[in-house]
Amino acid sequence: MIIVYILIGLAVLAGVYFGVIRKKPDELPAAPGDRAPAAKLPAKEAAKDAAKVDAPEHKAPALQPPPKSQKPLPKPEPTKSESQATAHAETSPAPPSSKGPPSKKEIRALQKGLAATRGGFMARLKALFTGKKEIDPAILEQMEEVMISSDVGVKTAQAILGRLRDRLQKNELSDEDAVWTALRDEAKAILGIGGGGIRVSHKPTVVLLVGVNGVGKTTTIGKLATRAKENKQSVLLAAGDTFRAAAVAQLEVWGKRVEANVVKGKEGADPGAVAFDATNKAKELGVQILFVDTAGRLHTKAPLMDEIKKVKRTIAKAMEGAPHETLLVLDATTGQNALTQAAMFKEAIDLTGIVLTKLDGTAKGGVVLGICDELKLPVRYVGLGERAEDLREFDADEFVEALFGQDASEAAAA
Ligand SMILES: Nc1nc2c(ncn2[C@@H]2O[C@H](COP(=O)(O)OP(=O)(O)OP(=O)(O)O)[C@@H](O)[C@H]2O)c(=O)[nH]1
Ligand SMILES: [Mg+2]
Repeated sequence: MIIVYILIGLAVLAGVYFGVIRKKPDELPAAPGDRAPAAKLPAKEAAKDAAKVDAPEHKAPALQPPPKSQKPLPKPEPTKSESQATAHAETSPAPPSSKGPPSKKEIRALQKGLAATRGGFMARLKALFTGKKEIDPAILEQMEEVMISSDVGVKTAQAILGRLRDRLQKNELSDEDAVWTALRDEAKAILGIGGGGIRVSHKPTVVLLVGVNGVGKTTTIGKLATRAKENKQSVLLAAGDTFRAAAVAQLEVWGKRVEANVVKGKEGADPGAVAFDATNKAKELGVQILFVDTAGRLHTKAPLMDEIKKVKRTIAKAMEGAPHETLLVLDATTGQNALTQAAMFKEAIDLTGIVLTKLDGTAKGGVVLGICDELKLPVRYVGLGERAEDLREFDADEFVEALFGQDASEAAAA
């Protein structure tokens, strides 16, 4: 009997051993170095995502690797060493992209850049309605004044307000919301004349940047080259500003950051010759985009305007149909002067669009309306800061939404 009990006991123990204990190792987590890191990965990614939310809110292109760091890029200094420049290149955040419908994140990022204009021009417009129950012609009169003093431009402001007055007479503008919606529609219609980024239609696509002194031509080239590189497009830079040695050095800093070659001539060399050589070099190397920097020139100086015409012609000699893009860079803080510059540059050379820089530094961002309306030139990019990622492809819907829409704090207060 005892033997039977011992046999039953052994059988139970064997069952427990094979059925439970032997299975356990498979159920245990893998050893460190095996699955453990994989399990940690989502947490790391989550941390990265959290960092992205706090960082300048720009959407990375779909195919881009995530930025190595969200550290902002300081403004390029020609004196910086190569190692510093390389370090900056490594920390460049991915460039923004405005492809597809504008997301809330993109609008928030734009609102940050347009904070001065929202707090200035837009806040002044909004203030006109405070305590007013009905819309009367006097309010429209005041709106016109605010627009003109915010650099929208006299013609544009008058045209917009003329249409609003007609609608008021037809009793279509009964309250503040109706006026606001009408204004939003006016802005969308004016700004929607085109836009979007550079079209890389040829190899190389030659992009010439022109404008008066200090508007941000070289910085914009650096920003555009950063975007192109992040989009895996090969880039060559041409130092067409042969006027100052520092200008070449400034472009070279960007060249190092984005790992792009810079074609340069001697100080005082003919800028047309540099652009010609660079176009041939771009063809020879098979690069996708050649950015040609030029010296700042006063739109009122005929010899300087003749020089830029010549630069264009020499580029065309090296490659038929080039330059494919001629972008006029305008400093938004110069207000009405920007409009005059645009009109004169447009008359001298064919422009394919505008890059409106320093919108972050003005409370009168309404100037963008005047430029599009009066000159019928599409704004292609806007500059909202000095860092490489502070350049946004212009999208009228997104821009109007960012300008007129509530920001997070306003929405919370409402
Ligand atoms: N805040 C702000 N500063 C900008 C922007 N774009 C350029 N800048 C600054 O404007 C200054 C002039 O920029 P540059 O790129 O040297 O201008 P440029 O047109 O090449 O100047 P020249 O070659 O002298 O004619 C620099 O300090 C830039 O950092 C922008 O969008 N916002
Ligand atoms: Mg320059």
